[in-house]
Amino acid sequence: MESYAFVHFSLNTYTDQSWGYGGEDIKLFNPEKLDCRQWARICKAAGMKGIILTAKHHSGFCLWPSKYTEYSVKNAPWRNGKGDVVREMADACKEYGLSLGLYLSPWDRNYADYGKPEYITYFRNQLTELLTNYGPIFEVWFDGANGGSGYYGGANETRTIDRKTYYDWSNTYSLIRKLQPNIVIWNDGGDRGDLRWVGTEDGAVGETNWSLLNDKGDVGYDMLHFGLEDGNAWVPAEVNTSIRPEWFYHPSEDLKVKTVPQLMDIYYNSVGHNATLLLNFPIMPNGLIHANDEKAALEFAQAVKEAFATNLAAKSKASASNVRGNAKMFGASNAIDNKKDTYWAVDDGITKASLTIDLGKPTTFNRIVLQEPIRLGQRVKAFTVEAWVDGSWKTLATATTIGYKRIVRFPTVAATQVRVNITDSKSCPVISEIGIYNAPQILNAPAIVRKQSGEVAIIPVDTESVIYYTLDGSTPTTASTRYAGPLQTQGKLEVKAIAHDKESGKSSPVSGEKFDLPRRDWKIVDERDEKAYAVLDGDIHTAWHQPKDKRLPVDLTIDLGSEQNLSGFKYFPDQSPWSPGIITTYRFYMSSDNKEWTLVDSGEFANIKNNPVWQVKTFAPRKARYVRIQALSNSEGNDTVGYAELDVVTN
Ligand code: FUL
Ligand code: CA
Repeated sequence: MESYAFVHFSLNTYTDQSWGYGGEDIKLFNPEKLDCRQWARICKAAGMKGIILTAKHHSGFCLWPSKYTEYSVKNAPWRNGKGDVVREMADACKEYGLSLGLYLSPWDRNYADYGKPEYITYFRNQLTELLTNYGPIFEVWFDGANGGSGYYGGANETRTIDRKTYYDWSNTYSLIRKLQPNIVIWNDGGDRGDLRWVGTEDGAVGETNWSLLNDKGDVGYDMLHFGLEDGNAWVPAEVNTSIRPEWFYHPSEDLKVKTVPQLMDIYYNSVGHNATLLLNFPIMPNGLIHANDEKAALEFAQAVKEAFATNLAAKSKASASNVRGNAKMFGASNAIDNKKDTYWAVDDGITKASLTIDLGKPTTFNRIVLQEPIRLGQRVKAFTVEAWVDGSWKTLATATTIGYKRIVRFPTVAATQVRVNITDSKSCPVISEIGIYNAPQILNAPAIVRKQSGEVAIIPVDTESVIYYTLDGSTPTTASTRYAGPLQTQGKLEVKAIAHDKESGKSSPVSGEKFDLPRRDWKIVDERDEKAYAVLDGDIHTAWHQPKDKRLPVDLTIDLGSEQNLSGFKYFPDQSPWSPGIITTYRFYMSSDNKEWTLVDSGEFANIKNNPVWQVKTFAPRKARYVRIQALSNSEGNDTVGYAELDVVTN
């Protein structure tokens, strides 16, 4: 299917949360403009083949009128309790020729019996409703997240379960296969499913990507990300990521929708790395996809189309170092005939072979697409791509696995011949298609950062482009102010910028940053380590960790220099893969004299481990000069606490 959509929508859409706690008021659910046909239209136009809807997320709120709970749309004001989002989604998918998939969270923070065997019966009853009443379902998605705490029918406590045994997956799988024989099961929590998570939510699977895992045994991060060369089960990778930083809709992310160049990178790192792409759209409280997300998705689809519009190998001639049994049916030309089920094959015992494509005339290109006929398994372990330039073979790329589809990018080159050398293979290699393309260059949006001093720098992603910017919220064009170096800024500020390439006349997408209070006079209190100022330096790539001897809970106190009216705070966790010290639960205090402190907010940074993006917490406005964040727990269950950035929010 290559690419399909995720849709995240629930009661927590109305409370600006990433994870609902389970006790949120059903009365909030009233998407007055809900239109699943809009979602389907956008996904279809974006070239996607299906949609997976969060029928029930961790909060336990059901988007369909389940017989087995009161915590569902049937008690919401929306359509006077007669609505059924799953039904409307199923109908819209049918109308637009899309397949329907469903996300049903095993963790349920609303259900009173969660943690007891009774819940498993409830869970299966819900699955049965979903897999019986809405036609064919192509995929079911069982999220592995289990944060423990929840409302649980009013108990408001922490309940931990054993992920391996509690859900009794094997019997649930039998039920699923009986109800939907063609379904694929995604499961990150328990028994191995039919396809696998890639170990991250940031939109990339390993460059080496085997569609194999072992049937039994533990699956580590490496295995998820790269697959297992000698695995005994076919478990292809699915790259799930959101078109915005977070999965659910948050107004603070309206300017953070991924840009076309970012989405193209995701495409190359998923579809181009032998995986499927599951791209998420958050739904707004009114029931629609935001215009910014729609625009990005459609432009992304257009960019993919343009990149692969003309296969330059289509009219070429192909020859190979070896052809199986010298037979025509396995010849090199099968790799350039645009048919996935014909292929070039070599003799048994041969694991190194090359195929040369003669383009007939000097041709400019920068992409090569390779495919293995995966009905015969995944075989290629390593290959190189060469081009005949100025009388000799020049190496363009060295790569590893291919699988269903592998796209290799390299700088634009002009050549008459291209050679693919398979340098290692698990068995005699078989290649069904090779395509050569010249993708248009796409300019990346510049990065915008504000240092603690108030200095704003706009950083282009490449060196040749020129930058234009605005400070009044308007969209920058080549008629806007040209950036000539860092700007000294003072108060609240919105900066928008584009990069522009004179030669092609093309501009990058717009990047935008909203900065709140100036931080020049801020001081970190009671901390002698100067490096702590990495927390305030405006650079998300620099981080600071609390001294190793500190035990949780630990505090970080900031003096804002003068009294301010605050309505929230923001935390950006350290992004390093080792011991990042990501805070998962916190308390936030404010004080006017650094002596008497008031607890203003406390809670969790939901899903922060898998998706370490900006965490924004808001509360009723209140005045103070000092703020304190207290880390109560971290994602690794130890005492490491790190921060890449801390900031405040004012109204
Ligand atoms: C995660 C969840 O916790 C997120 O909220 C989201 O649903 C994502 C797809 O999976 O593990
Ligand atoms: Ca073919």
